[in-house]
Amino acid sequence: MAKNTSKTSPSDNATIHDQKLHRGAGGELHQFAEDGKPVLTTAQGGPVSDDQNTLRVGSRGPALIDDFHFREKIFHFDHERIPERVVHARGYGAHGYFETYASLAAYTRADLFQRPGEKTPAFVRFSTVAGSKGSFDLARDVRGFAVKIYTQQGNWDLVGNNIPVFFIQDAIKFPDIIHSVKPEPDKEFPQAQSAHDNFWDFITLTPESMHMIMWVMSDRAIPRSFRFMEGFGVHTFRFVNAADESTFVKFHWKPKLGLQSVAWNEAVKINGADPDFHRRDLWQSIQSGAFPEWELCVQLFDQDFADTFDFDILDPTKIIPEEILPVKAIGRLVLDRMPENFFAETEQVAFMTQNVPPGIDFSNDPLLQGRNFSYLDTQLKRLGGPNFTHLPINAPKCPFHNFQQDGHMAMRNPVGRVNYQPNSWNQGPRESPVQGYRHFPAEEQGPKVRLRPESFADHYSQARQFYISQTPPEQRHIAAALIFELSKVETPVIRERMVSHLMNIDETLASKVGHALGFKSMPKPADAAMPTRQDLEPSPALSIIERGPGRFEGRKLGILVSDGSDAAVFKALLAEITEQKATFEVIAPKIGGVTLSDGNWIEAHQMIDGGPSVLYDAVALLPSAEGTGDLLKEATARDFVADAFVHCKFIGYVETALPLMQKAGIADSLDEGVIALGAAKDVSAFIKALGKLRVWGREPSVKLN
Ligand code: HDD
Repeated sequence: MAKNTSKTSPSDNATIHDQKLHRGAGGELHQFAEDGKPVLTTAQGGPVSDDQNTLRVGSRGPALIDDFHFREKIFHFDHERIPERVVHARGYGAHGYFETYASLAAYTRADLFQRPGEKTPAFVRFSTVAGSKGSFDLARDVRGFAVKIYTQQGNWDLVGNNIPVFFIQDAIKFPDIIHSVKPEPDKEFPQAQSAHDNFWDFITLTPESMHMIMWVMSDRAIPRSFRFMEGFGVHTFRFVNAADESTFVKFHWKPKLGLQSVAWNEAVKINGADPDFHRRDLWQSIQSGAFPEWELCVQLFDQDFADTFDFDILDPTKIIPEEILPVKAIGRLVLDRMPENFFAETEQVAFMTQNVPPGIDFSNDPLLQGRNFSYLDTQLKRLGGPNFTHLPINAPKCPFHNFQQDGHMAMRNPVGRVNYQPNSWNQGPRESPVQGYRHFPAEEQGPKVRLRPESFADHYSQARQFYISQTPPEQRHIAAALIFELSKVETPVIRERMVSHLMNIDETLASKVGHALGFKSMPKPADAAMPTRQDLEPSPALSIIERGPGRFEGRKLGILVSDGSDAAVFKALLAEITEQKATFEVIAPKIGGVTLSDGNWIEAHQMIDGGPSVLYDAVALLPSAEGTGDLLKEATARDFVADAFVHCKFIGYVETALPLMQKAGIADSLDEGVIALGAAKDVSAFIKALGKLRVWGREPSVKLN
């Protein structure tokens, strides 16, 4: 027999005689290798002697089919993947809790809303819609905001987005909109992009999508962080109280840290610098104890309000402006724990719109009704059988009893003889008309038809309202996004068709886009089922910039240093940043860190190539004179400064950094957002200014868009 030459083979240094065999309290055999670690076993529990070499005839001979360990290991590996979600494939989740502010018993009998201060466990998964599981985080896309609350009356899944409206009014069009945005089927590209012909072809042939398109072309579609975005239940739902009275409700999640997005030019660069930008951000903030938080707010209304409202409350392409119907905060969601295993929790979590506890009910929104079919069906495909509710992440956290049994991977089966009811043995659970779910007894009648209601026919008025509610920078970003996207559309008639829709939304916007696309003349406005209303008031609540946080909390400062950087300024910055509950990263020529002017050594989080300024909300340039000399030779250092300026960020600097600013071409155009950090009081002024987040006034001069 040839000697085993594998260096790591345990058979060289350990023999079965070295293992300690113990019996546990239950009589089970615990096996420990000589170093005290548990013995590696097969999935059947059999101890493994060699995990480095397959079983073969002689050292150079053929492999043997006897090698059950090898076959089991490879078989399992071959089956590690499950189908990715057909939409929202790329996502990231976290655990937390929902805390109720006050009793809502007058509106709903849902148990989680009865007792002030009560906390209910929750799991949230954020996602992009179009891209595959391995795509990048900063696609221009809608973000999923799916919340599972494990209530004492079963799981409530509020499967929402960061945009309060949707592309289509009827679920029957969902496969079409999704096919159109996904990679084109013959070429399988572009990945995670809406900038291609098929998407814009479908959109321009579907005018009901125009309101959503304005949102998707706005900064909402490139959020800075999951922590800084709103969430929406989108549809009108019902609250139903103990007396079976119904109130319509729309759900909003409002981030405690305010709203913030990035610039498109920045998004493109972030995707290269850190494709995991959003998930890393969530991970880092939760791991560091800065728990993200949202308030759950509701708009409550009755049928009388619905009858007087300008639009149909069943139409998911419409909002009810907060200025018309204010939101009321009813609780808060705090995310305080990351999953221990991504696959087991974030990948296998199964959200379903039809998961509602007693006291929450559906409206007749045709999109919601269709979703209630789709989500259960998709989980069966994705998770491989009807027992996906046995997975810990999907199982309710309240008592549950039923007679469901068997099926693939059943972890729970009824014990005893009785697996049906009624039965003569008086065993097992029974339904409860008092505690059980009672559907709201809405009276319905009418002929069976396939018909879109007249009240869904206005496709442009709220699109216009959204546009006119934006600040000038935000309007510029919408125009720039449309121009960028349509410039990637190869078929001229599709570009033209989109501009003809824009004519119905805002003529100035339409002509800006048409001009940038090189149109010789403007197309006629698209035929509209209903004329655009010009009388809808702007809704400031729809602007991100209007609702900025006014503080730097939760944001990140990038501090560029070199050997000899001014220690006093560095320390003052750190103290103020920490005081603001913000974070920082040190960027240096080498990851090994630098020695400051006072002789103290500090570690770098990033070397200059790995820490471009797009990863930070603001930057401070602290290189010493000598350090600046070295950085002048680095293209990445020049980009660090130039990009921060172009992306309208606040820049703090010490005098020795001026040559670098010169090289980056910004030294002659300093504005109020570029702040000298000569003394500690300047540092305070700089940190205070950061609360504005961006210097949007700079934007036209740097031609960001
Ligand atoms: Fe959907 C996933 C949100 C319309 C069918 N959807 C999914 C997720 C979110 C949404 C956040 C990811 C859940 C997770 O993290 O696992 N979807 C929405 C919103 C919609 C919407 C806010 C409109 C208001 N969806 C919609 C329609 C249909 C679907 C009209 C089908 C008729 N959605 C699905 C799905 C998915 C899904 C195929 C894919 C993976 C999954 O369900 O679990 O069933």
